[in-house]
Amino acid sequence: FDKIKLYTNAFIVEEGRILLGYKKRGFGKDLYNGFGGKVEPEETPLQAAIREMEEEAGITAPLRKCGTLFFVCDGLDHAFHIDLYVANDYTGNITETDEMRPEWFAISEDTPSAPHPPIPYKQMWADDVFWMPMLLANRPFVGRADFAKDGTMQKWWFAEV
Ligand code: 6U4
Ligand code: NA
Ligand code: NA
Repeated sequence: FDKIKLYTNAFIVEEGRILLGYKKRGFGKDLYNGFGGKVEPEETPLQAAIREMEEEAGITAPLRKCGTLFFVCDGLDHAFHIDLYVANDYTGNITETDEMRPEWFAISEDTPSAPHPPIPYKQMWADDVFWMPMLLANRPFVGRADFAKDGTMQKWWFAEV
């Protein structure tokens, strides 16, 4: 059964800032996102989230699950089930990889002396602006978004649980 492909997407949130990665290649190229990818057959989603964070950002983080999303894309024969994770600290040195360039963003635009730019929603998947506030508020959430072939989001539904 491979009609629903299981992915992870993970974020570091600390001291008023969030770590995103600029995707340099592959699916979602040129967009900022969390760190993540496919869950391999022999691992749990949490193990996959930790592994992908290590592979794409070079750090190890005590991730906890914070949400679940479903994406349906017109023209694809499968749907995406994405488990979302967050951690408030990490160990290791944040490292750019072939796939991702990690960058910090300020969580609140009205933090006067924030050294980081605000979260770049215009350079992110269209759904992110709807659930990111729940992630940042530590409120578990679920949601679904349907995308057209050109990548525009046609229908969506997100809710706290
Ligand atoms: P490889 O080729 O092995 O690096 P893999 O790491 O398995 O690929 P990748 O990097 O393509 O997968 O993962 C896609 C990432 O994009 C996952 O973190 C899930 C995330 N994603 C997919 N659709 C999304 C969407 N609409 N909104 C969002 N994240 C999405 O915020
Ligand atoms: Na990946
Ligand atoms: Na992968």
